Amino acid sequence: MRTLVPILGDQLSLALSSVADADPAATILLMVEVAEEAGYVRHHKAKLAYIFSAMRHHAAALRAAGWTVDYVVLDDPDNSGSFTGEMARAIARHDPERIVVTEAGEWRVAAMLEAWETLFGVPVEIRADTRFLVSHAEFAAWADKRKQLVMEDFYRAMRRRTGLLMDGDKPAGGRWNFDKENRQPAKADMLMPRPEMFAPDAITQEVIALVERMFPDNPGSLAQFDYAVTAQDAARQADRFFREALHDFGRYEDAMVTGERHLWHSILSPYINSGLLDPLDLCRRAEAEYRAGRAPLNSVEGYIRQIIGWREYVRGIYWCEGPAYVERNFLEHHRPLPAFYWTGDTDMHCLREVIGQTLATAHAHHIQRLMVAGNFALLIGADPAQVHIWYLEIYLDAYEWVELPNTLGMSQYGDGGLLGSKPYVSSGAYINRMSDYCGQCRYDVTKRVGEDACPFNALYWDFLARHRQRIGDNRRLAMAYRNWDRFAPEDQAALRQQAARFLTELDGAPASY
Ligand code: FAD
Ligand code: DLZ
Ligand code: SF4
Repeated sequence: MRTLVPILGDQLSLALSSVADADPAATILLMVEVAEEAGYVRHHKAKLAYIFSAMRHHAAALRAAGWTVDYVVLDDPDNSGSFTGEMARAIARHDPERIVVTEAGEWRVAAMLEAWETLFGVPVEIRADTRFLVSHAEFAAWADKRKQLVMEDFYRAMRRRTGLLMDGDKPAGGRWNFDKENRQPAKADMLMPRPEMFAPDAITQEVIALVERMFPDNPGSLAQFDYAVTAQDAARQADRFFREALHDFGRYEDAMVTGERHLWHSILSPYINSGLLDPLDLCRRAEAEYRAGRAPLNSVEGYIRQIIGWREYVRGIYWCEGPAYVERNFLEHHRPLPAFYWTGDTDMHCLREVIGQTLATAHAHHIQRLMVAGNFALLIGADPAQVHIWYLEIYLDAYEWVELPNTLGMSQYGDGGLLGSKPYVSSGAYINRMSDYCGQCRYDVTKRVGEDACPFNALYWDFLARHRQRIGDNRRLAMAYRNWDRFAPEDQAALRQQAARFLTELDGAPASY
């Protein structure tokens, strides 16, 4: 049967459910670069270049494997600019008897696919995305039975289901979670693993020129673009991670060092999310390193937990909560995100580092995203929907299904604790403990008030004080509130005035780029 199979930009896997059992002789694969996807937010330039280059390389790989690929480039003068418009043109070109597509990764695009059958009068089969361990229905069934959706419970179920790090029905090493061993700071003079860097080939250079021409005002820079854009190169990056970094991944998972964006992290999320690497395969490789005695359990367990635990869990929450999740604003935060999120131009060294690195490379690791950029946004009371758009725009690995629950839920507490058991806020002390940032800052991390006091300190106490009614009975904040209550009333007043002065100054600065 003549079949048209659209492949979306984050579905770049040869084993995709819509392609795996298709007949190459009777199937046209359709890939389209469209203005609608490129423009629904102002994506970082590197994110656009990555997606278009990876799509073009994937089309070449599919052709080499014997598939017929119909590929529409962004600057094709006949390009209609939308998935639906390009489907209409492709149907006219190929007259398919049916359309088969793997489900989309977000509500917005899922709604488009759902509409096609009626719109085009051609049968449309939407298949589950088998790159994930858990289907939407399975996650909903798991969630239905529970009062609280605890990630750790979900993760243990995933360990049992996959058999990863299991010795019979017991967790390897006798414990499910080794996170307590994973909180060491690192130092700038340590010997660190160095990731592969991939010089842009002719296709990537062409795409970089296209992005510079068509999106000159989008945030971010392309000067340092060194990402893999093929499955082969992504696999080389994974090899490097398992060989050189996994061993200490756990120990330094939360560490931050000025000028170091990789540390012992894998930097594989863009490739996993767009289909170049298979997440379960990576977990199996990590386990093999442990079983062979080449990597310790705290690192391997930590790595596997991020993928079969957090990654699957946030996806489950995204689809369970529905399209209205994005509107949740439990703390009623409405402050615009400061302009320096798009420039890195701030005296706060931690934020300058994280935002500067993000603008240069479209990447930051988890603690940089959560405890620096996210922490500050939460402390100042930034509008969670705006914070969400920033993360969606600015990170190479950002697709709504994974970015939104991490940002609005975990980082901004917008869902009131559905995803995180407490707001992830800290004073400067946490940043000082986990990084070398404070030593290079114009502010003094030990001071709470005064012109040179670290802004995170007063903002932290002010956050707790002003939200006491909403979060004061959270058991995980009990110690923090006890400490707040120990301050003398005049010290409390001084802290709140310090925070108010800082916020007034911030409000006087331009609000967006
Ligand atoms: P590693 O530290 O090497 O971790 C291993 C893998 O685990 C990652 O490659 C990733 O696939 C997975 N992983 C780790 N943590 C998470 C998590 N919380 N949720 C989902 N997967 C996880 N991750 C994205 O892939 N896309 C996003 O848009 C995204 N937005 C985020 C926004 C905020 C506010 C926060 C706090 C985190 C966000 N994360 C996101 C999670 C995490 O920061 C990135 O997955 C990680 O930094 C990617 O770098 P890495 O591949 O070196 O990860
Ligand atoms: C993110 C993105 C961008 C910027 N451009 C395209 C594109 O031109 N064509 C395409 O097929 N996909 C693109 N993508 C990825 C899609 O937005 C992604 O597949 C949907 O969000 C569904 O998850
Ligand atoms: Fe950030 Fe405060 Fe440390 Fe400066 S002193 S780097 S503002 S935490």
